[in-house]
Amino acid sequence: MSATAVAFPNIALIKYWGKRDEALIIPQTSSLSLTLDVYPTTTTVTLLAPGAQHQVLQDGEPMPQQAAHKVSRFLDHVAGLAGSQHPARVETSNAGPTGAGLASSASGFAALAAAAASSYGLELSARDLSRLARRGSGSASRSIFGDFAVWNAGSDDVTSYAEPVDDAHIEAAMVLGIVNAGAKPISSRDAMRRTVETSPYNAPWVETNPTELALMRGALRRGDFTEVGEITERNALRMHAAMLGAVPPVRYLTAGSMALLDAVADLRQSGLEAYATMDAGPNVKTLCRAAEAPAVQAALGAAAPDIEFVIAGAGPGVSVSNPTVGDTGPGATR
Ligand code: 2P0
Repeated sequence: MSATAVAFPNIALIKYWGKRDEALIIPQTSSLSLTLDVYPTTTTVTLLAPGAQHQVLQDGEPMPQQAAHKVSRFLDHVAGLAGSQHPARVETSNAGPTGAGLASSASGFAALAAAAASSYGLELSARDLSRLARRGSGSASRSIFGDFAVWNAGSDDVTSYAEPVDDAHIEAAMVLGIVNAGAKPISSRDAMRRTVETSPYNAPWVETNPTELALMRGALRRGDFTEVGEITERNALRMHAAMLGAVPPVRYLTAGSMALLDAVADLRQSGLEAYATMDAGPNVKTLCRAAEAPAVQAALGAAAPDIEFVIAGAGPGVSVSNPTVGDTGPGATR
């Protein structure tokens, strides 16, 4: 009746930006990510007596109303799947910043999906857990899995799920540059809807993505770090180009982000291979070889002394500990 799950954020190398179906969270295009080993979300779900309301706590305090509403709707969905009348109490905490474009909703809904499924007694395959997490937040479908994961866009609730990329041959890390840890000015959900509805660059973004994903998968298979990096950086820039074309424009990147893009280009010039990617926020994540992450961190720190840089390696999939059923973690679905 109670279960605790831990899930890690993921950063997409091929981005998800835009939905085909808003209610089911079916994306326009497939995406591919690296799950990190920093900033986990820990979530406990405990069933309550029928008749009560869901309770949603973050760090021991009631979660802000809009976010709590999203969590309650998700719990209703899980309770419906289980045929249960029980409401639930959710207690969650993020080790990293929330809503800052550092994938807190990916780790958040991955942990919530796993903890809720377990406490409501649903026995789901990793694929079905990914589908469930997707209903909370699209990117959460990928945080069910460790290392590299691909979210197949699919065309409906059954065919849209993430799965591990089990033929990748690179040891990658991300150096996270925390330009601003504050919450973003516009949610990614609203921003991607605006992009789909108003940006003339949405169609080319959608058209070119399958080829980019195929190139990325080939480069990962061959262990071609240079090509992985080049595709990663241009895919992020193309996503931001699509949103810059929206009306009104969506601009998450700031002068601080641009300065880091310059610094990353300088690193490459000096022979240290590093590539930037940016999500729904100003923070710049620098992809590099795992063995070179300390050197990249030092070089970026020298170029931008006011910014904090955190090294993240490849992390595990979601894990659940459930006092009534027994442990399945850590990284059981890796
Ligand atoms: C990604 N992002 O692929 C992209 C790149 C941000 C930029 O997935 O509406 O929180 O809950 O499905 O998953 C952020 O969007 O959006 C995201 P919803 P989500 O990681």
